Amino acid sequence: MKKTTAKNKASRQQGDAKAIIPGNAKTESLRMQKEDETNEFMTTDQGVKINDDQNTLKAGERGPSLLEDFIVREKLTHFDHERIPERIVHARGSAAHGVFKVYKNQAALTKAGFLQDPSIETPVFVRFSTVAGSRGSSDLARDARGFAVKFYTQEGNFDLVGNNMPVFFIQDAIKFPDLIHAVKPEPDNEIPQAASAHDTFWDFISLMPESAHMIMWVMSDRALPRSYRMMEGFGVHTFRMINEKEISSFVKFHWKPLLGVHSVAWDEAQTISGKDPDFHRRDLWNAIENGNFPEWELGVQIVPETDEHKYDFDLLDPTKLIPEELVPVQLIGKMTLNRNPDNFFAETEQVAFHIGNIVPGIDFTNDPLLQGRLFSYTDTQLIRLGGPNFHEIPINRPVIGVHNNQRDGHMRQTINTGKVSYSPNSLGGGCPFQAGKKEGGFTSYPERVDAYKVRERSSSFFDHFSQARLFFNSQSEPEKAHIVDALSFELGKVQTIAIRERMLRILNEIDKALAAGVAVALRLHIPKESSEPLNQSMPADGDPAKYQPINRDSSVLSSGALSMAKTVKDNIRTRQIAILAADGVNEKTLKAVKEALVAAGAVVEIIAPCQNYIISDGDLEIPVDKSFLTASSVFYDAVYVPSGVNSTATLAADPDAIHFLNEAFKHCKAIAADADAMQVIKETYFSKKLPDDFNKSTVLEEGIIISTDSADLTKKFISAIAQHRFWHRELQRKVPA
Ligand code: HDE
Repeated sequence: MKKTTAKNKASRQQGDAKAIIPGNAKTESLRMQKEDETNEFMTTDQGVKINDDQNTLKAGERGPSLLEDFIVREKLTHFDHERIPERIVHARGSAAHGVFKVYKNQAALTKAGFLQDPSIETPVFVRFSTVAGSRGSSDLARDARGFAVKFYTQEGNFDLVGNNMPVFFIQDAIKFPDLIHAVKPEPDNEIPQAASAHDTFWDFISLMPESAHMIMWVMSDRALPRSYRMMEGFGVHTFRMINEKEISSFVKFHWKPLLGVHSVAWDEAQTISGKDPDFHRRDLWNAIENGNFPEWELGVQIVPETDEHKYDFDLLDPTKLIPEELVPVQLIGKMTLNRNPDNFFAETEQVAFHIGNIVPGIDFTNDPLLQGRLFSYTDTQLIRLGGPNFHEIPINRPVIGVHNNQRDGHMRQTINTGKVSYSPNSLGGGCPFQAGKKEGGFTSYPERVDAYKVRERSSSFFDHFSQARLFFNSQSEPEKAHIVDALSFELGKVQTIAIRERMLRILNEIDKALAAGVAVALRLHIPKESSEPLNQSMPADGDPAKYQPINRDSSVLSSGALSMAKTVKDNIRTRQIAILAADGVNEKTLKAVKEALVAAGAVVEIIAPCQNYIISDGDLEIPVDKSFLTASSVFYDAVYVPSGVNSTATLAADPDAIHFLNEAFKHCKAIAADADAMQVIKETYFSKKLPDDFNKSTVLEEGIIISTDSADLTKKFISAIAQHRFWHRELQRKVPA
């Protein structure tokens, strides 16, 4: 964990001078030494010590301010220029440092150096993000999440700029500005923020069935992650890996979280957006500060060159995944995030990812979405970070030297010495030299391309529904119900009936029951016939017959990996548990349950009617983490109510405590109570909805545990919390909360 000595802390607070990029090594080290000696005093940007940072220089105590006051001028000027443009997409994000280690040598697959030696730790910087919202929007928007990893390898930086969903909305980069214009707030009134539930988004989608598969993912609970630490990551496109013998394989990248893939309920997400819009950011930060380092395994699906055309989908089509039943994921390494950034702006904000940052042993394919991204990422940094030297910003610098003849430009930091900035040269001794293959010089995979120059899309790209259906078929019943609800919500927010109807047509192509469910909620009929073509994303002279989607079944009809129901559910590490208590709580059971939960890796907080502390039945002061005012059930994964006559009487009479429990029930969370705390449970709405035989010894399949014995309660509670959510509960019982 991070050292927080007083000196470190002071230098972090004052801005660490060592972050400056060295120019001339000698002068730089002198300068930094000087800075270290003086960094306890406030100075101007010119290094002049400041005596008064409280008052502007004036002509007389009550007189006008003087222009000559370089201290106030500098301070205000700098402040006036503190903002840079936010990212056009993925503006809201959070990041962390960490390390990556390969499990075993991958020489057969790739020559990439960082995938050879299991003893080598490669530093990484990872930024998670939402896509549509602005920098200040909520973490809990229904959206795809960015999952961008910068590997600082010994052969240069490799960026794996992926998402938490394995496919994308569009097949060709030329449609990206349209997609983003459609999903962003509408341009006349800038409404709504960080939401796809509006006319322009669904207008675009309803005319473009190639989005059908991705729509299933963003309408599923994958779009509402429980935390960044519980999301999968995907490279989306098919990449290439090349070994020393120049044998290339197609590869799909996966990140599998060790804590499993979990989500929150949509109602929960909306409440969190109001109560703590920084929910994911705070979670990531706290987990790392507490030493609960998030971990993912890197997986690859490998397809030999010879199998390029073996499947019923095109490997170059980014709206398709490779079902794990066809090509299993091989886990080849592990990434651990173990250090929070020191400065949000310097690191999280200024990091510049680029899908084009690759190293020898990795290469691109002709996926037309990937190819367009190769242009966009540098282009966007030129405006966002202010010029061509953004690679010199500390967070973007490779850990190995940069040697080339690029020079000058806005904000150049490096002081290149000598006369020679061209190649070939003799005056500089020929430096820097190009690196041969043996010296690790990058060479592109010599793929043979023999074709006409055309603006066309391959006919292998027109199957838009088979994998959308595969995804839907692979979901559990509650997950399917959530997709129907999400579509009903989103289309319910759409004002234009024709758009809703067009979407019903598309949903009907995917799955009849899905479309019927949404049609009921919208009180609309699924249009039987229409003169409008299903796909209206066509060139002016395009052949309509060619551009209409092909509707066929995938060769794999259902895939276990696509449902979150089967994710890791064998532990409660880092789960957040609320204990509701008041004065008079039984300190024995409270202590026993709390200690057992903490020992199992959970994070436990005591919530009480007041802040600071409560007094137990044995007159002990028990610290309180939050009150009912500052806490909310939506911040926790489970709730426990310990016994204690006065405590349970207080809670039973406290509407906030009862609301807490009702809401936790509504969001399908595990709930436990000592049998002697039944008085509180009986006040809840859901106790009326439980079976008649609900009594002190009942342990419901639905994750409600009442017990007289705290050891028994803890054991059952822990296994219930590990289930994460009891989604089936909401199919049977809805409660107002
Ligand atoms: Fe991006 N994308 N993207 N994207 N993308 C950006 O680059 C773009 C796409 C992704 O945390 C931008 O530095 C185009 C797919 C992530 O800093 C921009 C196309 C996937 C991040 C850009 C795509 C992504 C970005 C905005 C279609 C998943 C955030 C700021 C051809 C595989 C990285 C920036 C971070 C960011 C362009 C499609 C992931 C404008 C043109 C597909 C995770 O350059």
